[in-house]
Amino acid sequence: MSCNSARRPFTVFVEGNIGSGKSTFLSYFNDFADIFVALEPVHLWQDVNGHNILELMYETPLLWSFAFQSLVQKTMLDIHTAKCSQPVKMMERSLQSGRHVFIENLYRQNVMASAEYTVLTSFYESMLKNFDVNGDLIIYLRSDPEVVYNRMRERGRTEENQVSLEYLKQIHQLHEDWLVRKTVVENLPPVLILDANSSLATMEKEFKKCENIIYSRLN
Ligand code: TTP
Repeated sequence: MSCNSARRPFTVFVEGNIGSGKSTFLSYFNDFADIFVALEPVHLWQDVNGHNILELMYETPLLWSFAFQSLVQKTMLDIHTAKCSQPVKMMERSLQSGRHVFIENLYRQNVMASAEYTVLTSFYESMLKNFDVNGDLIIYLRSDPEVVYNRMRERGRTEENQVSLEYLKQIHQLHEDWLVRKTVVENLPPVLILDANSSLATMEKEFKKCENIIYSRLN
């Protein structure tokens, strides 16, 4: 990651369900000189000194969810705080979605114990207090769980073999609570909603609209 400016760049979080097309969407912005694109480091979760923590989490969630979500928080914090020379930073996900979607879901589904949830959420509160991890705009790739379920099966990431449609519905609902119903008590930047049910490859117009919004907010 390139490092320079002391001030936080205009920061955009790209959010949406598993398989909603966040990486494809971000790849459109890769070649813009003013934009630093930070893709989610899934590969780091698949190989921590030889340990595939993503796989362990899906195989034995009761045992490994806490370690996995701790790792996600750590890698997300690294991305939030990485300095960049460009005036815009676009991130695939954020500490906020880790907290309000995935950690919340694990706790509500009784996969994560109350004590583990308390440790992770207090760690999250500390990060919010001690670092500037805010976003200026959220782009929400909104999709139907059935659509992303089929996409996820097609892409065939082996760790996700056991992800059910039911699980994707839970993850969808928590995105909706956070970004559409706005039931989470926490500062939320403006949210731009894109319909991500159609293939993102055919959404050139929508991408252009986002590009214009980002540049207009910069001036
Ligand atoms: P996503 O962050 O949804 O990435 P993706 O590759 O599915 O995105 P897209 O197809 O839209 O480009 O999830 C990556 C994997 O990590 C997925 O199996 C869900 C899991 N995950 C968690 O379990 N907890 C978390 O906090 C995060 C961020 C991801």
